[in-house]
Amino acid sequence: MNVVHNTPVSVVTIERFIIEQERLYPEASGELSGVLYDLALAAKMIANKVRMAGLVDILGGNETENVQGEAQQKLDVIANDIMIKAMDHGGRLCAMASEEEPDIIPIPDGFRCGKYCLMFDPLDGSSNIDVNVPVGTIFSVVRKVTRGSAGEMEDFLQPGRRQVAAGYVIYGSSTMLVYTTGQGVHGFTLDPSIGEFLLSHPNIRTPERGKFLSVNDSYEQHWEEPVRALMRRYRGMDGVQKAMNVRYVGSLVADFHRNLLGGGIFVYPANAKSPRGKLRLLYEANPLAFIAEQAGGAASDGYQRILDINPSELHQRTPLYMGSKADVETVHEFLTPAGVTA
Ligand code: AHM
Ligand code: MG
Repeated sequence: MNVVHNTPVSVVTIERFIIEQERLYPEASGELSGVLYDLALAAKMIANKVRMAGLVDILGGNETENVQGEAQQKLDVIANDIMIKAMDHGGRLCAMASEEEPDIIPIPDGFRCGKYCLMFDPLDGSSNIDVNVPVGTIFSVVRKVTRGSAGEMEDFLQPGRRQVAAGYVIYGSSTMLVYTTGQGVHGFTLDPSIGEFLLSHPNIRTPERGKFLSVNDSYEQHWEEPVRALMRRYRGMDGVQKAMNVRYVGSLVADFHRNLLGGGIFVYPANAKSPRGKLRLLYEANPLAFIAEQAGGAASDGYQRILDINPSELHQRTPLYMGSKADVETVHEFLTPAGVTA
């Protein structure tokens, strides 16, 4: 009689995967692995809070206090606090920067400073929470370049090509953590019954050309003509290519994740009202561009590679065209440094 085994042959937790990756680098000190473990822990804590969204008011009883008498906070503030508290004491970071904070976040007195800087958007797309649409956390890690022990502005203002790790967590129908350390892109799905991220999407490759176009075209009236012409191309209106399928959640991590797996392009151009676009270079564009490239895709601001931009400020914004390589190359047929049709 054949015995059917329901247990998987091999279960790879994120911890095991990180350890195995680290062994590929005999010179590695383990500090970056430590940063990644702590991020996975923060992701589980945030996932837990996001799952309770909508219940907080009910459980809290009134608008300002929860049952413990603590002030209730918006989820993006909670996620920001979780990230800082999960990451500030490990001895691996020299400072952090968050989309939610105006300045660099120092490591508190009494804790050791390490050699990495962490940048993050704790809960991207948080305006979608009230309507139960996926949100995400995005992170980027660079190595410290200044001499002292505390992180300084110069450490954060490095081009994205210097990232040593980047990733995102998507709080969707399941919670997934996707990251790269420059050795491909790997995705882990949270098994809530055991509280572990398990390897579910090893070595993600994005299709060379995709079927999805993600853009908020309510801004069309504010776009320059070359951007409008580009959109007509993607929509098959100039007869050159097949029309792409428009899919726009309005939650960057969700739009990016779908296009990473299915192929396509995410577009957030500059427009007359926001001449530098909306999305932040250090917290959103750089980490996702690193992932896109590692998966075989590309990312551009319309004129140059996102990862080659030299940042001049912490909260700098950038136009963003990111996804399948052939679809990003099409951007450069329409946009030139002068901003006119080529
Ligand atoms: P946030 O960081 O304030 O949440 O804003 C970023 C979000 C992205 O998730 C999304 O891609 C974009 O804003 C949507 O903007 P818009 O509503 O202008 O299309
Ligand atoms: Mg954001």
